[in-house]
Amino acid sequence: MAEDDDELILADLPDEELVPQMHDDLYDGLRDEVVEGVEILLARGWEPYRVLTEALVAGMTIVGKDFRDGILFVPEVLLAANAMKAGMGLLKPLLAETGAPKMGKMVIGTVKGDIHDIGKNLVSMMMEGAGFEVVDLGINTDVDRYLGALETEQPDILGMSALLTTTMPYMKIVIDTMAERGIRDDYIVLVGGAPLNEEFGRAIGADAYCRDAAVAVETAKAFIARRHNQAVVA
Ligand code: B12
Repeated sequence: MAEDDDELILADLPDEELVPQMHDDLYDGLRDEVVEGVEILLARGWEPYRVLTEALVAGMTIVGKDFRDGILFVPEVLLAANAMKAGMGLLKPLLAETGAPKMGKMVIGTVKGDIHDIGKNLVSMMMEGAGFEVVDLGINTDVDRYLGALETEQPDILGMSALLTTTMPYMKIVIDTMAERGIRDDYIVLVGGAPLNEEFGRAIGADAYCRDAAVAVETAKAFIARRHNQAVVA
C-alpha cells in the first residue's frame, strides 16, 4: 500500500504540476515519463507548439544551466537529450500537419566537429510545420557535404547550426567557399546555435542569425517573400 502511495501518476496531476514534473523527468532522463507527459498534455488539448516550448524546451534550458555550472555531466545530459528527442518525435508529425502550402526548401546541418542536434532538429520540425521542405544533413557536416547538397537539392535556404565556440567559425569556411565558387548569393544563409549572436552572423557573411526556431521560421518566410517580390519586379 505504501508503495502505491509513493507512485506518481502523471495523469492525475493538474497542468501546473505536470509541466514542472516533466522538467524534472527530462532532467532525470526519464524517456518514458517524458513521452507520457507529452501524450497527456496533447490529450488535454494543448497545442503541439506549446507542449514543445513550455514542457520540453523549458526543461532542457534547466539541464543546460546545470551542465554549464558543472552540476550535470555529459552522460546525464545525453539521457536528457534522448528523453527530449523522444518527446519531440511525438510532436513532429503534429507540427508538420498544418497543411500549409509549400513555402520553399531548406538544407540544414550541424557543422563539422559538432554533434549537437537538438536545436537543429527543432528548427527542422518548425520549418516543416510552416510548410518548408527540409533536407537534414545531420551532424558533423563538412563543407563538401553542404555544397554537394546545395547542388543536388537546389534549396532556397542553407541553414547551419553550431553549439560550440570552437565549431562556430566553421560556418565562415562554408560561406567563404560558397563565395569562392560564385554561388553565395544564390542562397539565403541562416545560422543559429546558442553561442552565436547577430554580430557574429553579420561578420561571417550570413543573411541572418536566428535565436530560436520560431525566429528561424519568421526570418525564412520574410526572406522568401522578399525574393519573390524581387523576381516579380525583375
Ligand atoms: C544537450 C547538450 C549536449 C549533448 C548533445 C546531444 C544532442 N543530441 O544534441 C551532449 C551530451 C552530447 C553534449 C556534448 C558536448 N557538449 Co554540449 N550541451 C548540451 C546543452 C546542455 C543543450 C544544447 C541544446 O540541445 N539546447 C536546446 C536547443 C533547443 O537549443 P539550441 O541548440 O540553442 O537551438 C535553438 C537555437 O540556438 C536555434 N538554432 C540552433 N541551431 C540553429 C540552426 C539554424 C539554421 C537556425 C536558424 C537556428 C538554430 O534554434 C534552436 C531552437 O529554438 C548545451 C547548453 C546550452 N545552454 O546550450 C551544452 C553545450 C553546448 N555543450 C558544451 C560542451 C562543452 C560540450 C562538449 C565539448 C562536452 C565534452 N566535454 O565532451 C561535448 C561536445 C561534443 C561535440 N563535439 O559536439 C558547452 C559549449 C561551450 C562552448 N563555449 O563552446 C555548452 C554550452 C554547455 C556549457 N555551458 O558548458 N552536449
